[in-house]
Amino acid sequence: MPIVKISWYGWFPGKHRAKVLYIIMFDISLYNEFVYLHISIIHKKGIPMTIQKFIFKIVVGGAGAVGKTTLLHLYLHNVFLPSSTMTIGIAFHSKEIVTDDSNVKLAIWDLGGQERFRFMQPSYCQGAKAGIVFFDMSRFDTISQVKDWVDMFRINAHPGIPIILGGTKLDLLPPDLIETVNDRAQEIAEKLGLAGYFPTSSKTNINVDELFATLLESILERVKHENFVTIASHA
Ligand SMILES: Nc1nc2c(ncn2[C@@H]2O[C@H](COP(=O)(O)OP(=O)(O)O)[C@@H](O)[C@H]2O)c(=O)[nH]1
Ligand SMILES: [Mg+2]
Repeated sequence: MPIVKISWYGWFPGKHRAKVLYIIMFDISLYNEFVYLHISIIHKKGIPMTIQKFIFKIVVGGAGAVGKTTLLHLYLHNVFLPSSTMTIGIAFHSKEIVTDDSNVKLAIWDLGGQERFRFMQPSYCQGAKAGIVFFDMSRFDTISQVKDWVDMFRINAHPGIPIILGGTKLDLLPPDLIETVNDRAQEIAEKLGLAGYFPTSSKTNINVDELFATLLESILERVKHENFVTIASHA
């Protein structure tokens, strides 16, 4: 297993002046994919505390103009972009999420740029820990591209990565169509074995945080099963 482990003992930055044992493990065969940082903090008073730090790569796809850039912008910066420019090639974003015992950095790759960059997409999927595929609820035909994205993620990242289906622009959908669209999308998500379906609106901020929270839960669940620590101890 090509896992490299680096450890050193030093001062933790900041006012606490605690001595810290830093252990960084990473899989060099998947260099662009995940870095697992396990940091044991030994406090001045000798009370051990563990913070786990993860970096997860997430790939995002879906037909053009479904609202990927707008939704990611809302999630990352809490602002609805009334007009976004077309994504050229592939766009990268990152977001840090801090919980009581872990510190997660999402490295988000928006692959859904122009058609002429399609040839680049498979190589950017490598090492992704999860995927999100969007379709536009107000242009239901965009759901026909979902399967191709799911297949590409599974072939080029990992067959078992959790993938979430996101419907966008819920605010544009006439109320009497919402139930039908949701039922059909849910059916497709189940048929494709996806980790969940969320109807969202970036304009009215519906379900965006919920979609990412479920995605993160699915990844952390898998991380527990894969048991990176055990793998790393064999290095
Ligand atoms: N009404 C409405 N418009 C949206 C929403 N999300 C995106 N849009 C608009 O849809 C267009 C395409 O969005 P964009 O994020 O560039 O799509 P992308 O090609 O998938 O990245 C833009 O004009 C956005 O303002 C939404 O939730 N509601
Ligand atoms: Mg875009």
